Amino acid sequence: MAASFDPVREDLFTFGLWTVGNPGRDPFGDAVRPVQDPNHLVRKLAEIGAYGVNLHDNDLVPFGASASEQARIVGEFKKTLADTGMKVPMATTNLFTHPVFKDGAFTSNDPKVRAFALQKTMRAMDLGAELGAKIFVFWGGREGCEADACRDPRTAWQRMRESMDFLCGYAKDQDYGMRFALEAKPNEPRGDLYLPTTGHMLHFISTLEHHEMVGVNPEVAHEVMAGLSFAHNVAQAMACDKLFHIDLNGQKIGRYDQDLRFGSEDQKGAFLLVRLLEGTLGGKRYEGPRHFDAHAYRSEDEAGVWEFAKGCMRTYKILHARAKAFDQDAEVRQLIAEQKDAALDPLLAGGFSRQKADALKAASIDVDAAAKRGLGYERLDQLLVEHLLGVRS
Ligand code: GCO
Ligand code: MN
Ligand code: MN
Repeated sequence: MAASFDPVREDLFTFGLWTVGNPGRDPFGDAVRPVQDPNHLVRKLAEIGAYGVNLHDNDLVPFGASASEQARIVGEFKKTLADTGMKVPMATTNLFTHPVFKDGAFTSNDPKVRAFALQKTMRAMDLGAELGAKIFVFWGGREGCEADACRDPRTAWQRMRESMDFLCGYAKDQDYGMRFALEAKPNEPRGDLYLPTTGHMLHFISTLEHHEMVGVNPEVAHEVMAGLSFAHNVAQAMACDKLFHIDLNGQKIGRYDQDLRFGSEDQKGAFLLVRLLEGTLGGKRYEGPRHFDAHAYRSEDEAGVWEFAKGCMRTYKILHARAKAFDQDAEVRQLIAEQKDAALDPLLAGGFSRQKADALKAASIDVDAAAKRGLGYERLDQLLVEHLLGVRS
């Protein structure tokens, strides 16, 4: 029984080099683990059943490396990928660590910084393309402010648009076959970040020149920090065919970005998310990589890091099994069965017509009876809890 929760390649689990390679530095304390060689991380991930690995340009190639150094590093990394069969489905750019990005990258007031951000991103896209990445993530960690008066926020928004339009043009011109996934976050490291939620991103995307190649990369922690339902954000993205990638982790509400092991907090939220992604309720399933953007507690040594990584994948699979059982439960199905009304259903489907409007205005609807009816949601939610806690299957 336990073995069935062991991850396999087909599960499409991925980790960032920066996640399992996180040395545990925080604003108050130094690294607690040594920095690991990316090739070692890839071999270990392959061993524990992951499908692939994602990276920022500088997770692999140090900032400022010479062309020959880059060629050597990338050559060795490609060999490790080939030896292990590991994929790089997603790549991204580090536009936040170097001090030059202290007041933003694409939104900076300094044209030199904006030009450098575009240059660095195009090079990161070249690297991603060389490694086979078809998804390119944009997380605007420094695209925000503390001294809000420093720029018109509309200018920031406009600069983001121009940058995305330019980079879409670059990906197309190079024929990289890449799609972009934009990642929202409400704050941290800036006091306020522009484009703070997945909903903001979805609207922003609709204003882009090549909107068809741009979607979102929502992260559990980022919506939960803002007190929002992550599953609802993901559902909206899925409904618009815009869920191109996902960052899975765990988070307590109202805290700093904790990047905890997936499913270690808010198990009900995690259950509802996996239910949605896996389509156990019905509807389209998410087909992309299941990426964990999280890291091990600072208390851990390397062995703890691999326990953390296995835990993320295992919990995802356990939640998938629980969600399946919940949605196959006859009592659950009965409680959430779609209600039918032969007279009203045709009036509610297929949009507006004058006849339907007239018929709806004339319809006699027993409002009191509908208002009085108990919905059974206490029972439904208790069934969810019992499935989640493993006492019903
Ligand atoms: C964070 C972000 C990052 C991004 C990563 C990929 O809060 O630090 O989640 O981990 O996901 O930079 O773009
Ligand atoms: Mn993330
Ligand atoms: Mn994050």
